[in-house]
Amino acid sequence: PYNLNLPEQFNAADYFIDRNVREGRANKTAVLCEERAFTYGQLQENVNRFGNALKSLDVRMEERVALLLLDTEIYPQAFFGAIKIGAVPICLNTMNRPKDFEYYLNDSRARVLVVDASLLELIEPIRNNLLFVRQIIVANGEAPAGDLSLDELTADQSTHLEAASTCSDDACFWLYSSGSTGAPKGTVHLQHDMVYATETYGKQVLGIKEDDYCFSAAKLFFAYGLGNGLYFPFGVGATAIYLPKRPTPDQVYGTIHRHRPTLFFGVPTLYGQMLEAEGSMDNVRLCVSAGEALPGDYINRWKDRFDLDILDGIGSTEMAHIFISNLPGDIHAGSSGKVVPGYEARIVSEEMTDVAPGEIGTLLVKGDSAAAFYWNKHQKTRQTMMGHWVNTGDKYYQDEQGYFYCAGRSDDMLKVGGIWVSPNEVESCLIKHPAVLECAVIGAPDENNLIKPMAFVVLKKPDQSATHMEAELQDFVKSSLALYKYPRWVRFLDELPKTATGKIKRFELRNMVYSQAA
Ligand code: 3UK
Repeated sequence: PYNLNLPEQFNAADYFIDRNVREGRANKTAVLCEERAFTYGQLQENVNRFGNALKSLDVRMEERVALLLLDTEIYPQAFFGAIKIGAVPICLNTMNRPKDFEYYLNDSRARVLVVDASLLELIEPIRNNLLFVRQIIVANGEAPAGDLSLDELTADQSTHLEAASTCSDDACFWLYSSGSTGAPKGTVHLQHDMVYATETYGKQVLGIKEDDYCFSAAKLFFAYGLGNGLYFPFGVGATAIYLPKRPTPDQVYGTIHRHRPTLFFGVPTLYGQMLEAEGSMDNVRLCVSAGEALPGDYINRWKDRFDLDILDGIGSTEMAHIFISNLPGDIHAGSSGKVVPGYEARIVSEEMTDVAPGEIGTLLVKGDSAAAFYWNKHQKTRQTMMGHWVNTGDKYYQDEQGYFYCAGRSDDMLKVGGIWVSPNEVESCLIKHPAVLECAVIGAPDENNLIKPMAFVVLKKPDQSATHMEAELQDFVKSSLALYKYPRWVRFLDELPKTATGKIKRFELRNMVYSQAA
């Protein structure tokens, strides 16, 4: 076990922002975003302005403040501004659809929503359905009548603000995590969690130091990006580099060339795309991959091309960040690596006993960055947070040397480009199409062996043209769910394989795909 020795009264904004100024880094660059640069001194002033602005709107301790923001300097300002007054920021995935936001905002009862002007169109269709949001603050652009502009709101606020007297076990921030069934779960992290992840993975695995420049292509609204681009760099007084745009290989290589990061964070899909594109890694000393397993082939090709390692590691929203990882100088391609110092892991059978090396079981993990609970989801909390141990829902095995290997999920959830997709949700969408009688969605490997959703569909009228229907069904899903969820392939069957009790035999569908691939 790892003792942080934090004082009982502890505020994460004081630790990650004010401490940098106290320790003499007021003039050091905290954030680089496009052509703009902000020092820790400026960041602190902006955090304080934002915290005071929330107070002027009567936001109080423990109340939620939802953030629907691109990766810009506004992100740390709003995130730590809320935390500093004891309010609780919620980082929302900007790729979701209006009805997803209606759920997040009503479930969390956020009082204030801070939204980038370019994302306001995601909120307009559901604005009248919001039960608890009392004020919308618009960043990086003009606010419609009734909303407030962040610039105008913060302009006159004081640059001084004392941190609220939160304690180290107070709620600090939330992230929404989706499961195979049921609504997404508000995952409640505590004030000390970011410190724990920084002290363990950040310092011991990445060896992050004050002179590092961190660039995360994975966005700040993911637990992964939040550590990479926000609390790891601020935890050691380093510099964060933000890219507000979509992380295409060109944008990513361009940002690397312009701002010269030393640490780079991506997901497997992006590494695959970057390997196909031109560009260089300039000043990068170490690359990290997470979100889904990294194909070993990418590690070797990356090493050949850039003479750089990619560290694959598994993390989760519930654990805040990575808890099993490869280490610099000790990389096992195809493995998730070993337990990060400060965490413990077990692989257990259905009877909850430890399995022998080589045997597959469920991965449990323990460590003090674990979320406290899921908001208003008591049963799901109990299933996942088992005392000290958190059930990842992942199937893993360990070899004789202690390296961990992933072997699928215990539910049907898919990781697509590092982001959760519930086959259930895609099926529920497809079934609404008038031509669809029945359907099943599974994960299938693409040409790079990365998983993407594949749909099996039984049509009401089987004679409909398959090529036309494939495109139509794909467009149908794209029009109602977040884009990354659509089935990349649609296969038409006369009937779905079912058990005697009428359950779809997903493993048979999987076998069909894998035997064809082989
Ligand atoms: C899967 C991996 C194999 C695994 C995350 C780094 O992905 C993150 O959080 P999520 O809550 O998903 C967690 C689940 O994703 N997974 C993640 N990384 C790997 N599987 N190899 C990997 N390297 O199923 C896990 O349970 O979206 C990643 C840091 C913080 C994070 N939240």
